[in-house]
Amino acid sequence: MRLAFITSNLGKVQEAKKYFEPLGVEVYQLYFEYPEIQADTLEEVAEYGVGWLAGRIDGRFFLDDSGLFIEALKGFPGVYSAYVYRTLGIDGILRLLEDAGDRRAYFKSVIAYWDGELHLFTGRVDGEITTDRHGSGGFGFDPVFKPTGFERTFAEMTTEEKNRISHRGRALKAFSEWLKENLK
Ligand code: ITT
Repeated sequence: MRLAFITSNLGKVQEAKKYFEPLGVEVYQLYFEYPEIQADTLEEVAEYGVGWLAGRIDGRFFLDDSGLFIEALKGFPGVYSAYVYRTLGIDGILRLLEDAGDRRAYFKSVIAYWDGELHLFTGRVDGEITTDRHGSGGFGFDPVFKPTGFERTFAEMTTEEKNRISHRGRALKAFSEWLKENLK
């Protein structure tokens, strides 16, 4: 089985490919820019994106909308994570947290799959924002996100390790289990 992943983010593609490889599902990137609306939740952003793409792409596909939610910043950057990553960047986030005693944060990922109907799968991972960058793997905010119970950031993990515990790994697991049940 082949699955089109609509995204501009190669880091996401690599994680989804690695996840699905052993299951015999081939994920391929389909680059198709879609509007990301300003909304309060990742689910709304994903749902709108799928609705827009469904009229323009033949066949089934999925996308992933994700974000980093920092407690001390009341959930910021959240749905604005992509914009904040491009503008403030990791250094900007570290500066905002310079005096923060509470560095707790979580990543959330919403996978939206379209097969004529919309199916949403979510995953979350809790952790904290480190005071410095560590590691060169992964992408985005990975060098400053340390999941709870681990002494390494996501950027210090292999893709397989990250997938086992990450927000996206968990959403991909829910997605793959649903596919197994529903594609019999
Ligand atoms: P799309 O084309 O798939 O939308 P994007 O990079 O714009 O790619 P999002 O809109 O979902 O993705 O924005 C999420 C942002 O949050 C993204 O820019 C990353 O910087 C960050 N992010 C998401 N997942 C991450 C992860 O697993 N590790 C580190 N940063 C992540």
